[in-house]
Amino acid sequence: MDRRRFLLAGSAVASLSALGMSRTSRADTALAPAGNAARPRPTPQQLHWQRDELAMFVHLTVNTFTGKEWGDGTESPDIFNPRKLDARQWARTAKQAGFRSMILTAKHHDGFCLWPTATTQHSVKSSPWKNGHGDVVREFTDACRAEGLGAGLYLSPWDRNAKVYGSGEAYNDYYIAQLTELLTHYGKIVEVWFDGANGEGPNGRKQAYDWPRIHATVRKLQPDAVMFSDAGPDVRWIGDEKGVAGETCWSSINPASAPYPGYDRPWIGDLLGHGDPHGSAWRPGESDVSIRPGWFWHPEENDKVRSPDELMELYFSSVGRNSKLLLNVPPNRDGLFEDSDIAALQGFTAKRTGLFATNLLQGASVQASSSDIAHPASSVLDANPDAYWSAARSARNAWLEIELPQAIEFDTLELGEAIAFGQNIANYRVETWNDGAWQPLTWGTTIGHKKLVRMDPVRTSRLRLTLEFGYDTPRLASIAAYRGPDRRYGPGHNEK
Ligand code: FUL
Repeated sequence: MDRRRFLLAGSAVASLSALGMSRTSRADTALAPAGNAARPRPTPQQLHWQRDELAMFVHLTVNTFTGKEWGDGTESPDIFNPRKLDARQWARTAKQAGFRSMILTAKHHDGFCLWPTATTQHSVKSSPWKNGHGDVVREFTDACRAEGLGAGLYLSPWDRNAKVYGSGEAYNDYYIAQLTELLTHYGKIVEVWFDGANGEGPNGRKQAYDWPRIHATVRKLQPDAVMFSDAGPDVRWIGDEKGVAGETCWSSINPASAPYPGYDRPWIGDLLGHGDPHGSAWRPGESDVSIRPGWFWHPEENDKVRSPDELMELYFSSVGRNSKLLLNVPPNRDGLFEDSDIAALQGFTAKRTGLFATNLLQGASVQASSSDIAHPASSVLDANPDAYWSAARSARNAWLEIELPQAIEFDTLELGEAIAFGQNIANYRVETWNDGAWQPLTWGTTIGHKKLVRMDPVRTSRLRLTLEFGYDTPRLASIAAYRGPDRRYGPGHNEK
């Protein structure tokens, strides 16, 4: 679905940008070393969010029973009856597949609420499911906690059922009341997902959402939750629903380039996909995509579930490009994930853990260009993302050389920047020592939290990584090399 068909009144633009920036500057103050405050850095919440790498989206509503992707708000609650709903099954599946959090559509555009809200009768309360005594949000948040996963919620601002939608303040009050219920009755919420869709309500009118008030409500009630939307304020949309981040992908962005959720310009997808090295706000990109063609479960899509190899492609094009993968897995009419989806996730996990099992560079000796910061170069082989090597403070380029006791064969290279200090590296080059000379292996632009590059298998015992340009001190957290099975994933460079 193209969310960009629905635009928001531009009135909130200025205050929104201000909101986004103030959170970023709070992070700057907290983490910036002297003389380096100009470039944005993540808050601890944003850092944690990105290091999780994998989140699972769960789309469930009346659409699951009607076969639609967007309900029109006239659906009867009578049709909602996921008889065998088992949120523990969802959470177990996510946990076993290495996902760290889940985000549930507490309310989609059709306005049907998956919790027994006091704001409307259009909810599970009026459904036959558990004779109107059920609460999907409760079962979901309990299941997340039982499996050690973060719980996140999607509350669609666009509501095609609420009579007050399009009325201005009355709908904003209604929406804030729903948000307040969700953020006060269900414990810690790690992510609040705001869709930018802004179509017409049952009365034919459009609503001007009060984003500053919405954001302030989340900050007040769940200060550690990150807020997603096209415009942040904490994490941004990656600009497509295909799970593909820009090959060059900055976590920073100019807040004016996507000033409010649903902002529609022909170039917005590119801007969101790439970010901006000069942007003043730290707002990393989230890549949302479904394991099936639709966001909701449809029986005719049961044989269109992405394969483990396709899921690996998504991992390379999102997490491997400094983004986070938010993969949707929709429960069926019983309220359960289908076996086919679970099998695909298990295959994905087996492939991921197989490929990334052993960093073949472990045990190598690491030399690096001179530095006035006392972090050993060997820190880049340490799996701990907080262990990093830094070039000299004033340096804008650097090199690291890795020498192994014997030749290794690899086909996947992983690089990681010490992003707690911001994202600085603009391009890098990797060479191998062969026949008495350095031979070009691969070249790329941004690194960020993680850069994954696939290539034809390479044999060598010496590697050199040159960080050709950084907007500020280059700091590297990881270098790893892996040898996978024969299949190649992702659009890796292999320019010789
Ligand atoms: C879009 C919505 O319109 C879709 O239905 C879905 O929820 C997707 C994640 O966001 O904008």
